[in-house]
Amino acid sequence: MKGILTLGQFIIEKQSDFPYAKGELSRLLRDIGIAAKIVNREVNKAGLMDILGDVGTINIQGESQKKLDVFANEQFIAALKSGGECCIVASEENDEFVYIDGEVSKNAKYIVAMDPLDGSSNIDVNVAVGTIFSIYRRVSTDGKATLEDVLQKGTEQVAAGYIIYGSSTMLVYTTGKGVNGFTLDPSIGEFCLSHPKMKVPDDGVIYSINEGNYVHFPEGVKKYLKYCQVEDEQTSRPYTSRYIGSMVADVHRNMIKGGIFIYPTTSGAPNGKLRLVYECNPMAFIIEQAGGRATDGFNRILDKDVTSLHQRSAIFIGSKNMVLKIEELMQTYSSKTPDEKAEATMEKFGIVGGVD
Ligand code: AHM
Ligand code: MG
Repeated sequence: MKGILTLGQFIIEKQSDFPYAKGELSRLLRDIGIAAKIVNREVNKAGLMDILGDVGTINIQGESQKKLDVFANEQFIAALKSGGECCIVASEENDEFVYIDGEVSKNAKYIVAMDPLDGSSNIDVNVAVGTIFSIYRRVSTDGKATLEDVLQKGTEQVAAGYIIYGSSTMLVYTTGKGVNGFTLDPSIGEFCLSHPKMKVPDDGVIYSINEGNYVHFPEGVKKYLKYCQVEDEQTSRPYTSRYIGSMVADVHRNMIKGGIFIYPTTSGAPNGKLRLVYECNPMAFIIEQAGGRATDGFNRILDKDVTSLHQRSAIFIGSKNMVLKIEELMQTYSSKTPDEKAEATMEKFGIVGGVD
């Protein structure tokens, strides 16, 4: 076993980063790691078992739920309940947040927000899916925790992470002191440190967006896509387009190779599709901790006010310089500036010709 550092060992080692902590956060992370292994086992068996198919219920977003979404949701809630370190779980799969009542959790000071199985429409076709989680410290001081405890800005996260159920299963997390990735070794059933101190490259050549929605994109996004497709040796353009349709998988690839993941507002979804609490804030925290950048085109994701549990947001996330570029175009083309200013910006970015 020489040279292997398991997630459990790593969490204990890192506890000294928080000298006043009593180990609750460490135990919470451990509980999430345990649930992730159980969900991983079921995701791996998905093709073999009669577990696929709609469960028949529609979640608050109006989308049908797959059985594995429900299973993952239950597993994470059960693990957090038995661990006793959090008092509320807010899940993308539940209309309301869930109180974790019980003797063990009555003094718990953490809130967990999560998307238990993101990208679940990909399960049927054996493509990577993920879990996203976010941890906050409770702000209310007495009585039961409240909605206010859940609706905290992304900057208040004490930890966030994701699990990618891919060709390997990985758990990647941050507690605000960098990002570390662990790969599940199925032979010993442990997440082992495989990607220490993850850093997203400042520049990249991969852009990731559902381009089928092009006609519905804001002008700034259309201009950026044209920018990506222009030939320019110095900046290695045209860039490469990659879109898995699982945010965790798309962002994870960009974390390693560099790149940008874009889910903008569209004319049909004026607030964007992805959820601020369950998807955008945790991924933004992780990417920033890895040296990247995450905005909605105008504001840093982590600074956005959170007003409702299932709030949506546009997101531009990944390599710092790629995100800065699209922000500049968004800001230019959203501010209703005259065409001359738009043309000047096109010229500045070396884009020839306009966008229809
Ligand atoms: P989900 O939480 O219902 O699975 O939806 C989120 C997923 C993301 O993982 C992915 O990036 C996006 O939806 C794909 O959406 P689209 O099919 O519109 O491109
Ligand atoms: Mg999701």
